[in-house]
Amino acid sequence: MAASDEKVISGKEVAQHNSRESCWIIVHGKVYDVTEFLDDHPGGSKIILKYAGKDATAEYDPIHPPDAITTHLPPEKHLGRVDPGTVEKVEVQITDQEKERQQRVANRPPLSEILNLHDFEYIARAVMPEKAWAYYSSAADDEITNRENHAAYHRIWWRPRILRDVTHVDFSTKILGHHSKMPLYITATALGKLGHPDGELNLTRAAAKHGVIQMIPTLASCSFDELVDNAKPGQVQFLQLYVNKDRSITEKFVRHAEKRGIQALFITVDAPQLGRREKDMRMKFDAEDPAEVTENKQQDKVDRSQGAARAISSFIDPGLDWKDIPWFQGITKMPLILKGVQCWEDALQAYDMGLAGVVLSNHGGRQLDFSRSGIEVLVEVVRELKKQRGLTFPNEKFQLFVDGGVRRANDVLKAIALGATAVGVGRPFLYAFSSYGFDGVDHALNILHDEFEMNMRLLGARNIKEIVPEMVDASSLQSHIVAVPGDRLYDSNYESMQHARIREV
Ligand code: 173
Repeated sequence: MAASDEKVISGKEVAQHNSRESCWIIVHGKVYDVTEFLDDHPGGSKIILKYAGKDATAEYDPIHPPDAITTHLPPEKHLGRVDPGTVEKVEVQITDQEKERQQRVANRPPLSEILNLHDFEYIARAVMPEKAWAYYSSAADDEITNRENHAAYHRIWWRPRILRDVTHVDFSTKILGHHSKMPLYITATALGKLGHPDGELNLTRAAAKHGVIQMIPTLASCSFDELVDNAKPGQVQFLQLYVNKDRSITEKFVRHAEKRGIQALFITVDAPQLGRREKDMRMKFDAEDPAEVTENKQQDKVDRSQGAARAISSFIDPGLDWKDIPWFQGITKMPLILKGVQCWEDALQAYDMGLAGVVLSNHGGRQLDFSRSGIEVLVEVVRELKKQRGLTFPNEKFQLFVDGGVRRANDVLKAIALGATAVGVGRPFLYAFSSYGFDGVDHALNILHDEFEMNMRLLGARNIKEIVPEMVDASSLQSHIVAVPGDRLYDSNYESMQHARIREV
């Protein structure tokens, strides 16, 4: 229906449909009858009922792709356009806690005081809405893998070379044949608008400015086309894919992505079910009246007590299997990479099936706790693929990627030395735009750029090819030692380094 033919409905009329018996909501100026959909809403009925008869756009936006409502509701439930002047504003009660948060936002340190990626995380924790922070930062079970991802880099030490002319250092590389100014890419992370109104667009723009590649997530808050439309001419983008139980939806999406110029497809294989992210789950209980939670549980078909991520992930197919790989090869010419490989046996199988590479990843520690870090898995994959198929790495035909726990260019270079083509960085960029928008991501990439330059010089490497396995001592990487008791007296004398500071209120 053309916009001008659409029925115009007054806000007053919408407001009358404010109950479980008749529930209309407004999203982006359109009126929808969601009465029959209430119990099927993956996020539960209660959140919709909170906005019954009202404008739900602000709540809807961060956690739904823009077309979610139009694709899920049958056309007869699209009632028309709301007459904008007549909509009653939803009263937002600002709590004291929220006022304090807003004050902290106002008191953020200038970017010039943000010296490393840890600083962004520190500021994000202080300035993000609690729920958004819980969703981004949470990881599976006891978050052991989440912390191990970073700690694993501490078990690798450098063997730098000296007296090489390092006046000029070049850390650009090729990722799946595409130029990248640094040996890293912005990996896929869901729900960008929880952190900033521009969501993943912040990443698209910063990637363009810095000549690095963005992997677009299936569950972006911005629509796929918006992220492609906003890329600069010639800007390379990859796509991360969650495979739908309804393969025709996946097929359509993949074909569309290829037509739009996406250069590689990263199929996520480590999430047949989402991990328990208890920080995210606990938010729900903290935020709501326990009595209502119980009542809600009985009414909903979907148990929303599982947190934001699980609520929206029910479409992902746990039946995905090696048998499906030829099907993917039949529907697209894009290079296919498996994201979430965790042992050499699966990497070898991916190679044997003609895939273009694998991401050695445990999903930022958000899936199986006690999964090993990607950097640790890298060592065994390189060893076995050499032994069993005679491959050497980095390898143009079959590329290895690693993600998880990276906070410094120093970490990235360790993975490069051990045979990775490039490394994925996720949360640090989310924290960068959640605290400073585009400028944050821009600054984060500048920091990494400076760190690469310095580390390359100090390593005696003039280009990425000169970052070789002989430059690292990774002999302890695979030993999962339990830490010895700390030297408390010595430690207590040591003054901790400080983060950039929130200004006093
Ligand atoms: O890690 C995640 O949170 C994630 O990948 C996801 C999956 C499904 C829905 C939302 C997020």
